[in-house]
Amino acid sequence: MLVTLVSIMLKAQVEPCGPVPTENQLRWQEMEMYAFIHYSLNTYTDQEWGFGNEDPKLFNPSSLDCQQWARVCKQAGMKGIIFTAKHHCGFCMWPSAYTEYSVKNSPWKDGKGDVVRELADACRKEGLKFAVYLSPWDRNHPDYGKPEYITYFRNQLRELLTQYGDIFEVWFDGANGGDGWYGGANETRRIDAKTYYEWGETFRMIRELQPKCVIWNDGGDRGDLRWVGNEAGSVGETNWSLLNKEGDVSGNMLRFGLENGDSWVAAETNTSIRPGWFYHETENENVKSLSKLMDTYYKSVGRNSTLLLNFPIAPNGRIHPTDSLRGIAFKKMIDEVFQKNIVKEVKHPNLVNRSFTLTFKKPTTVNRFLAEEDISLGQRVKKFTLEAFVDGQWIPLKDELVEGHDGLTTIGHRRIICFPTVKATQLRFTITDCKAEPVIQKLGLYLAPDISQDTPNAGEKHASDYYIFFATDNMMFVNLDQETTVTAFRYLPPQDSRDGIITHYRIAATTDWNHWETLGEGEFSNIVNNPIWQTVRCKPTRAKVIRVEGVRLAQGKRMAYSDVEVVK
Ligand code: FUL
Repeated sequence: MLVTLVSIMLKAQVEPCGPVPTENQLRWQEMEMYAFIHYSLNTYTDQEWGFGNEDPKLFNPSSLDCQQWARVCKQAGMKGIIFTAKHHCGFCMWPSAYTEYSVKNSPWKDGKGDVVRELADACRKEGLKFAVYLSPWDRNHPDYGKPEYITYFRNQLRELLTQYGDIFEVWFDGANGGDGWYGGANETRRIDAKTYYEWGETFRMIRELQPKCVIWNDGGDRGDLRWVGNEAGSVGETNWSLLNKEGDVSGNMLRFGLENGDSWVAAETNTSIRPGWFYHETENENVKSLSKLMDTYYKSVGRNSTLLLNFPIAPNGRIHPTDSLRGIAFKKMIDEVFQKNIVKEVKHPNLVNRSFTLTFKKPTTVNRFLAEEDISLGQRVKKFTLEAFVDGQWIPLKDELVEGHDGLTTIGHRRIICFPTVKATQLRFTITDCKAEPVIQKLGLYLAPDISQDTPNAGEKHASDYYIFFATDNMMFVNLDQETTVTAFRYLPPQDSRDGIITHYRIAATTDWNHWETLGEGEFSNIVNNPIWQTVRCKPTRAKVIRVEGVRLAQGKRMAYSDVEVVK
């Protein structure tokens, strides 16, 4: 009580430093982890992006159970759920009054169902917050690309913001324009993401209808929070919760924020518990391992970001048991480290010369350090050091998840440093550079169990040894040792650059270099943001050589690959 009183009095004397979060942003940041749920017609067509012409009749889950989703998410430590009310294919998971392309024309519950309603209710029952993903890009709508579509989009948003109770976040997604069905036009439509959506007006509507909601946005007007620039589950180790209100945002700004930005726009790290966002049976063996999920936690929540972790829904309408068990194990492990294995925690430490020493009675084994700033007064710390007193001397520690430097930069809402296990009698934390006098609200030391032996993502194959050669920049041949029957072709795009990533492909096979059988043709959707293995399944086909054409590339002139696999 006394401590709280003193800290409140001290706080009253401290001037905020630079931009500070709004109440909405603070409340949102404190959620720390919340779930994404991807579920739409894609679940039934085994796609990541629907084209917009998929039949609503495909939506007929046998045992859709939003209570199960909410229960699993809650047990996985998620504080809320953001649901794909409408993904790029345009299919609405609620019976919108403005389109026929929705659950109302599906056989599920004879067209009387509303997944958004069921989930909103289930969340409330479990004490979770609820939010919606409404894709601005709509590959079904005939007006997409024209001003009329913006009215349609806002009408839909109004339905979602007025009929389902409190919404904590609206998620708009950055994928915009391209080819689609568009009411049968079947063409490519380009839009200017900065101007087309007239975000200003839409934001005003959101603020009016849901004053406590935060806004995710990518192109155009600045939202309340930012994407981190990748879907792999990590933000920069240096992470400022600031950006400039105006101007373009580069990949580095998404990743690291902007030290001297003029607006508070904190980071949200979004990633899926599986390689894809939607459910694919072929990924059942690739659910992220516990060690991968912990790594993601340290690289998101532990780096001053929130974590938005996706659980895809399986065709039966439920979260797959592997995903739910892994999610629950993840939460257990976080609790084990940060609740059970507390070695020492200090609230509102009194720093002397910007330094604080945590002292133990006897040599103590530790490997995790945590620090939190009181971000309501702004983000202040630029750099710090950590030293452990071992056998009579101070040894410097570094963040083992960062390569190339010690990784001891910026704190913000929460910074967790993973360092190799040491047995020490003291640990010294010293702030070496800051924007203004630091206001640290918590320091902690913990011991995490070793889970490095945990099964890594099983099933992801790497390093193939086929003989591959290029005929042109956009055509390569994969020579199989022997003639064989092929059932699928898999492509892993380059991992470190967009150059040469195939977005549209054509794949054929031959046994005699003469007659070619098409194995597949189409789009590797979302491959740029999420450069995971892509699988093109085909009817069993005899092949000696496979021809891969990069019909369209994300960037650059010559198609490229990290790996390929021929599935027999
Ligand atoms: C991306 C989308 O294109 C994906 O399909 C997915 O919804 C992901 C969360 O955002 O940009």
